[in-house]
Amino acid sequence: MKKRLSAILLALVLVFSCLSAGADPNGFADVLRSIDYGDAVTYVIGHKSPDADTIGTAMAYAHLLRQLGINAKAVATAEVNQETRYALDFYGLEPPEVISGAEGKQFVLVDHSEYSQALDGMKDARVVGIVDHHGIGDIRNTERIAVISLPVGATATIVYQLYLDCNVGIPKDMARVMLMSILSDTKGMTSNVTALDRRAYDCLLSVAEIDDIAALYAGMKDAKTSYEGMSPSQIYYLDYKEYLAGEYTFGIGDVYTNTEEHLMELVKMVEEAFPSLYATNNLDMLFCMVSTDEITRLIWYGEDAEKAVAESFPGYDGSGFLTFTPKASRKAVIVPPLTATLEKWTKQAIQSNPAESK
Ligand SMILES: [Mn+2]
Repeated sequence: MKKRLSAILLALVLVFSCLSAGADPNGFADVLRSIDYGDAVTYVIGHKSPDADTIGTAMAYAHLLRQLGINAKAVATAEVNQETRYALDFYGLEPPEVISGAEGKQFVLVDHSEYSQALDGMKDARVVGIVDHHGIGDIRNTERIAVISLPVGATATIVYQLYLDCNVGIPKDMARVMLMSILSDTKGMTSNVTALDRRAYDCLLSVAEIDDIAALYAGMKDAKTSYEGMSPSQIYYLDYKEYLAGEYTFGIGDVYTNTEEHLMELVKMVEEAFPSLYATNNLDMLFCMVSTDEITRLIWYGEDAEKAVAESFPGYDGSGFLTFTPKASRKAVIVPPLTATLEKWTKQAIQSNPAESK
């Protein structure tokens, strides 16, 4: 009985701390408002090949900025993927409008901070804010803007924190899209989860009024792994990111499935598609992660790709693939060592022959 009472009390405290809003005691909202947004619409946008975190974060952060009196609108670089579509349909929400050509427009970037992942034309756009949970990319800006980056499981966790810092109440729909984002990026709260993600998740869940969160996530996962009618190229680019490291460019697809048997089928399919993917892609190396909940298999294509893998992952045995157990995170496990290796190669090339590096 006592236990039950304290559970109810805890739930009440959670709901209260999620919904209470009003003044700006921390001054955080004032700082965000102090940026000169001009009269233009500020588009809040995530990365190319949009995933659930990118979409949910754009929606939730645009809503927060509007509550602060800023003329913000969530948009997307492309149509949402099946996982995101499933969750938005479940909630009865519309996905953000897709726009093209960033030139001359004004943006807050979420879930990315590099030109290679941004909407085309971003070098000729005005960026007035960044909220991200990856490494610092190459977006340049000499204006004083709000750049908020934390190594947490989902960008939505940071946006949740910003609602608290700005003392803006979280409506049910926005709690729901942020939950969608966190569930997706943390693979159902199993990967990259920090205490901050856990707190955001618990708090958002108390506001979101979702009867069966496990069923929602199961539906998202099924939608994500249903590749029916899709070409190998569509599957590869579904969750795909490009990187620049020193003078090298590379791309990584992140393909996910339920069973180890299907994993092997997908590995074979991507391996067969690699030559044509590579031919149409102006990059030095292509990588693909194929994962189940338990393991990740990393495969690659392009001259120097294997050499880069061997140098980046010392356990590599020359077999033509790498296996990670438990499953690997692209941003935490794969990208940092590869980037370090390719930056080192670039430096060595410049030192040994300054006149004609790659
Ligand atoms: Mn993310």
